[in-house]
Amino acid sequence: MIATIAREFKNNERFLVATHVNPDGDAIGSMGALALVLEGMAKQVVAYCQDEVPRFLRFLPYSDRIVREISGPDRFEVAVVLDCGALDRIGSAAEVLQHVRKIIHIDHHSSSGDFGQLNLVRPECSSTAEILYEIFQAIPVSLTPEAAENIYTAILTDTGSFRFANTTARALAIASEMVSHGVVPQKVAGEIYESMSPERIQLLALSLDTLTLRSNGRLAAMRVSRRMLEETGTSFIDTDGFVNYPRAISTAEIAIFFREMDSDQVNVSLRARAGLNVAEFARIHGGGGHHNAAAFRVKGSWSEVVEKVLTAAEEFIAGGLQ
Ligand SMILES: [Mn+2]
Repeated sequence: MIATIAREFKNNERFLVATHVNPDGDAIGSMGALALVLEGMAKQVVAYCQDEVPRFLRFLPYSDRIVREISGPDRFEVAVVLDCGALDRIGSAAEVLQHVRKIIHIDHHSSSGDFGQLNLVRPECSSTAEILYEIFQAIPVSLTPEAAENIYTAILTDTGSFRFANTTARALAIASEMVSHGVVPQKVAGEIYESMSPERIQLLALSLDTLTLRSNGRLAAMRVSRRMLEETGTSFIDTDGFVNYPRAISTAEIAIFFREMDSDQVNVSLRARAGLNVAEFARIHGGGGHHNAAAFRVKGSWSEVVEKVLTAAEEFIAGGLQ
């Protein structure tokens, strides 16, 4: 499949590259790397993401060229969908996108469905960028420092700075190679982890105050409401990574982060340690993800949803839903 996709990249001229709503480092990094590599091969590329690039990723080469709207599907020979478990994760452009003649779907989520004409889903890979790296080798192309910085950032962020279970020898080897291609880890780390606004830290303080422990500390949860955002002058993008605080509690087997969205929706991010499969829990609620990182959205009033999900998570921990 790697060789087939490498051939598609060589043999077509007009590409749409797209990734999921609420993009993370792997989404933006994978998209940037692929767009830069394709342009290096003299291809026409449009890179699309419905939501804006989070502030901490705006240093990435190409990230300022990502568009948030696309017109007719006829302009593209191929659509490459990155880091999405399902086509509707693209957001509002999914409708346009499904009419592109050929969809190539590249992802590492275990719950990923086969919605493309070509599907390359590799749950054993740390990140979508890691899979792309293999395709780039198969083409083969030599990576510019700009493409390398995108790949490095994608692996760095999807492995939680080389801390999560997906931090494999292979992930580290590719990261190392990106450094030999010109990436400066200190610079990237500074951009991602040491560029917070005072407002974001104030929001974190409010959110930490909501810390809830259930199931004898095996379940830890935090939340951010719309009111907290208003109070601190922040936006949802500023909550990125907050789930790692309940996750860092020694007794926590499942960490949950609730975000109150517009239009009566609540976004629920889940993290787990070895043993419990939060992708399963997310699937029950109409979402998806990985074994140890998953998410879903629920409609309903803020306080009701929080309580309902916490109760369901307690049952899940107790084995009631397994
Ligand atoms: Mn990813």
